[in-house]
Amino acid sequence: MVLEGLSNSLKGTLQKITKALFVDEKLINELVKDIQRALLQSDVNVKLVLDLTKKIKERALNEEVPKTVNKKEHLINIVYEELVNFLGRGEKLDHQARISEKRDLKEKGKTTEPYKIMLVGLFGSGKTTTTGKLANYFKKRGIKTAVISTDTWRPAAADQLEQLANNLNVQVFIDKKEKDPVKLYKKFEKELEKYDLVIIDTAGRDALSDELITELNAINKTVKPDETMLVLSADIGQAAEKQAQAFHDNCKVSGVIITKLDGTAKGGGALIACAVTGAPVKFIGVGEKTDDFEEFKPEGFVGRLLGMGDLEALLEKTREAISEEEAIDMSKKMLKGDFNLIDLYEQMHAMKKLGPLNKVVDLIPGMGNMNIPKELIQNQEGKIEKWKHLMNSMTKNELEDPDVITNTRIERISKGSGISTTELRGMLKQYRQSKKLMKLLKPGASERDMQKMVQKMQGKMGGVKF
Ligand SMILES: Nc1nc2c(ncn2[C@@H]2O[C@H](COP(=O)(O)OP(=O)(O)OP(=O)(O)O)[C@@H](O)[C@H]2O)c(=O)[nH]1
Ligand SMILES: [Mg+2]
Repeated sequence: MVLEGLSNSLKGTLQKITKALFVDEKLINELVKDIQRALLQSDVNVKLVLDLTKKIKERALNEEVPKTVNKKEHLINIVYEELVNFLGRGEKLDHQARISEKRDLKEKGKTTEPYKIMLVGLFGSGKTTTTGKLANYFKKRGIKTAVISTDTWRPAAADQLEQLANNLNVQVFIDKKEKDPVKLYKKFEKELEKYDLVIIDTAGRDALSDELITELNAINKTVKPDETMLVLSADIGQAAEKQAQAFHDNCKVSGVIITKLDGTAKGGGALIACAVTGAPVKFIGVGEKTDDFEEFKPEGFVGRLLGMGDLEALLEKTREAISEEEAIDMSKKMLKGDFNLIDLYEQMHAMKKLGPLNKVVDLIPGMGNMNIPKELIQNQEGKIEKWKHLMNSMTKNELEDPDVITNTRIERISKGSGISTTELRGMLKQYRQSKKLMKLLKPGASERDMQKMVQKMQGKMGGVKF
């Protein structure tokens, strides 16, 4: 996990909220202090931290809690929204749409040019690696991509890009003899028109010197990039803001790519510092491999940082819906595998109390993406009523030990309840499957265990007839 330290502290803070008895000023103050500590430890600028926490506090104390959520959920939501705002300033750009637009213009004969993304930055920030990552990212999305190295400064630069591109099966343009980046680009300009996207790697320097600015301005005039991305290494921490601003002022940077977020606790500083300049973060590099690369979307990033979609919110809701004793009792039975039909009914009933099943599904890691059909979830809810009737027609023994239910008993229960035998058989099947699944759930199951269980459920769901 990127920014693991920050993520763990923030998750810990949110857990404190879910465990607290009331949401009061004391809790809010504690929360604000915790968030401040977590962000400062990740090297986020003090002033920015204070601004953020002031906003959180003001909203938490003054805002009316919407009817659909409880106070705790509201508070967690404020933290989430404010962190997203914090990281997400600046315009959003749909790269793929822009690339397609340009391709359409080309097809209509209105331009001959491909869409061009130029990468700039200091020595070793990750420009060449990122050129490969970006090419891979867009190629996977079906865009005809080429890369070109205009780094005539470092002798091995062309070889490095060539090797990367060859591994990715991406067309690469290099000229190891040419010493002038502008001439080099012009030499290939015509050939580049065959592509929908061209990514231009440039040379770095160890500081934003006049020499570098002059060189970049010259390349810039020739290339006329649609986007100029500044590549910054996360380990520069808060200094990212100054550098982003300086590059932005001198070379009209349209976006920032932060690399090496996998390797530093200072990443929080770099990320946030950049997000507040006029050059927003567009992509992040999270490892050395070509696939260690993501489009930066504040909502998703903050969600993962806080562990949303995680079990916390669900557990919190569960705690409200069924008492702790009931939960312990039920989980003990589940573990021994001797939970019966009444328990299954109670379990479904408790799930019903949690709210619409589709909302509950969203809270379980991995389940939100499962695309469970709506009808299926609605059916599940309708079933509870029918099950109640079926159970009313059963004997105590049958309820406690459903394995004794033979075919003749099935006929009897169905007649007595007015519910079809198919429905009853379905219920018994779900009971047996739940019993098996519950055995997999051990106390203190880790998130990975849960994921595994969800995967198993996913496999089984296909076979379950709801
Ligand atoms: N861990 C990690 N390493 C990275 C990441 N991005 C780049 N690197 C490494 O950083 C080092 C420098 O990367 P380059 O792509 O050569 O940097 P550059 O900006 O092209 O450097 P110059 O051409 O010398 O200016 C390499 O060893 C890369 O493997 C990342 O996201 N995570
Ligand atoms: Mg390079």
